[in-house]
Amino acid sequence: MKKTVSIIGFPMDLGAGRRGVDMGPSALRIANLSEKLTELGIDVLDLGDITVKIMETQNQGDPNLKYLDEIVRTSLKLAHRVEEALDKNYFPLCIGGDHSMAIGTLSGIAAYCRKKEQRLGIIWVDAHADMNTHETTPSGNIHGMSLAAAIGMGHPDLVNFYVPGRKVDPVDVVIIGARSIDAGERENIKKAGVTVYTMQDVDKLGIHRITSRVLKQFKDKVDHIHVSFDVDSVDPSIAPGVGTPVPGGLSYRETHLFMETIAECGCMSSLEITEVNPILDNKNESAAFTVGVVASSLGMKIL
Ligand SMILES: [Mn+2]
Repeated sequence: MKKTVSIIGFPMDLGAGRRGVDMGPSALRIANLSEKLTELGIDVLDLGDITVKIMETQNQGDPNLKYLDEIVRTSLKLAHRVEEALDKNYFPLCIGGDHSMAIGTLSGIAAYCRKKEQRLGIIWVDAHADMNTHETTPSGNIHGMSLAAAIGMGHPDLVNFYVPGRKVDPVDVVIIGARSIDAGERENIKKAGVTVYTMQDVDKLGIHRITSRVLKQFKDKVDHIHVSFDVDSVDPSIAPGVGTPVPGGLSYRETHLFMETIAECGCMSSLEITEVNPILDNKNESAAFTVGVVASSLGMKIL
């Protein structure tokens, strides 16, 4: 089945504590994202970037929900564009940008799933859990709240964003690669009942076993699988150019094997790539690595 991949750029860094991830979409394009996918026989339609106002012209607003207004304004456009892509039977590939973009991405997907009466499942690959709310956040950065918002926890403006209420049932959410979780997030994860495979689980069980288990579990009950890939899940020795590097991450092969297993399943319906930060990178190597990972997720094989 030939799919058209629709690339949607979201140059957002207002949700993050560190500047630079607004250049992520450019870095991925410069690393030949479209060309790599075209080589795989995929039709690629690059819709360009959604315009995001820069930090210098914005008021921070509530210190526990920094830049909420601009994040909401631009995420509405993102959600709309994602829903539109799915309506056209395109595969949305959203490239960021900090992880607050998931608020828009997941809302667009959720709106589509509601229309089609489809059940949504999310695989959240991340060093962090992004399970804070405005009440638990140590930083006020919204990129740490996007998954919590999706499962209905947090500020009403985020929880009821685009379509009312939670976007996904927490039993259909799996986090893989976590190794830096705040105390408040720990509570929220337990309360919500989200499944987390930490890096310790990856070390003990292996990434292939974990991925196969999750996909098997999803295949029986979920209709739309979305992968939200935060590049900081990868070890900083492989991908140093990310928003919030944390040691002890996924190896080069673990990352590819995860995506290759997804591709073998043939069951991913949308993908987003977040937190590529060219300011911290060496000659765009993290973006180049990430483009290879995207290619693996969409069918690039070793042999
Ligand atoms: Mn994240």
